[in-house]
Amino acid sequence: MRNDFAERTRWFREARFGMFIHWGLYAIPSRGEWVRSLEKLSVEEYRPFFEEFDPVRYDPRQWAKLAKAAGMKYAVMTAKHHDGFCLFDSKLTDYKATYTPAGRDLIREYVEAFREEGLRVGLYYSIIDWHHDDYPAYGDKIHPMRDNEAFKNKPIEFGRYLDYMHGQVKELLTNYGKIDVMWFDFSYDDMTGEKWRATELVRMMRSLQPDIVIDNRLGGNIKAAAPEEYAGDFASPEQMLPAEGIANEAGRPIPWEACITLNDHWGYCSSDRNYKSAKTVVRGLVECVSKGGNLLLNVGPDAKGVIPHEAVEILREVGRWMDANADSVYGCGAASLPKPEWGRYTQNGNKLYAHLFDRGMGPTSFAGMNGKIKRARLLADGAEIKVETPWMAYEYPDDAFVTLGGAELPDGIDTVIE
Ligand code: JFZ
Repeated sequence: MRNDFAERTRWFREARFGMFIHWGLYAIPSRGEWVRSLEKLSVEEYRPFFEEFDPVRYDPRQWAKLAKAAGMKYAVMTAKHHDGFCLFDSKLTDYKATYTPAGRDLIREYVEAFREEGLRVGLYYSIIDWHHDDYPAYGDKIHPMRDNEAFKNKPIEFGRYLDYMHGQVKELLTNYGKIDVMWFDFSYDDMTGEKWRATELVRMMRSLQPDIVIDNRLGGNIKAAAPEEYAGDFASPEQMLPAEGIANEAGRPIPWEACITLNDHWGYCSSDRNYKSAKTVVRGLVECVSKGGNLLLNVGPDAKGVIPHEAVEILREVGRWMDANADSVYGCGAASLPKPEWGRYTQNGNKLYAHLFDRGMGPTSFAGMNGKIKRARLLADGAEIKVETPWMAYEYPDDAFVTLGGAELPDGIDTVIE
């Protein structure tokens, strides 16, 4: 049966920051992971990428070290994306890395490397499949076969696809040791919930991996007071941060994880150099934590198996901030205070973290906090920060005032006062 939800998801709610990895054959055309569908490539047009796939520089230990240096606590990698290509050595298909020039199970190496670095390991598995013979040609956007009459009119046996999909999930949760996160993608229209035999699937998963944390994209309503068994453990806002924390219909906060790309694509896209700055990433992460959520930040390694150097540099810079300030992220959540003008609050027990994005004019004000701040320290170096009473303070008896003095905004990303 289902282990206690709060216990099972604790590490996930405390970790706050993870690495999403979108990698597959689509790294070769390098126009994003939807290329097969968006450009309506036929089986023949997509086949060369399978025949060529030879990531000679794939070294997941380097990826894992980078994730760790960035302050990430877990990762989620595409075992299979919508194109149906499997990076793992599935017994149920030949459409896998083993039969490309790579010649081996690339998921096994990922799992082992990330675990070795002490990171939790997650797998992304697309329930949509553009390769399987028994997956319905459905909708222009979702399935690229639609315009191919041969496929469109071909009778399918969807049950065979479901057996395949359930079988692959079973392989993934049997052959790779403990898997911490399963990230399904995605239900749409009437292809949702029991269409995937979702209850049966989730029961099988929990029998194999009782503590696994599962996303909410099998369908169902995660916000319901009594959600379906398959409704998932966390909400997964994509390419956006919710305006406020996410709660269920009973008003109880639910775990969530925003998945966000570093540039504008998930899979490698050679022409997309529109990367977010380290400052944007840190402030985004802090925003997630301040609303009780996680950030799953995506990288798209190239066809050789290399994470683009821009992404590496950004993650290293994020890591330098995290080295000094991670206490204001791990194990933290929303503060029971309104968002301040100058930045954001995160909180861990009786420790409040003030994330200063903006120096402002004069001392930093903490609305409603007069008398409630026992002591204040710069998180980065532990230096004392004085809680002072400016002469005008008598006009604002509810508020506390803090002067950073010489310690002001040392790196301009986010100065944290504990
Ligand atoms: C999905 C994938 O299609 C995408 O390739 C990537 O893996 C991302 C993390 O997840 O993106 C979606 C999912 C659902 C919708 C749009 C994009 N949707 O329902 O509109």
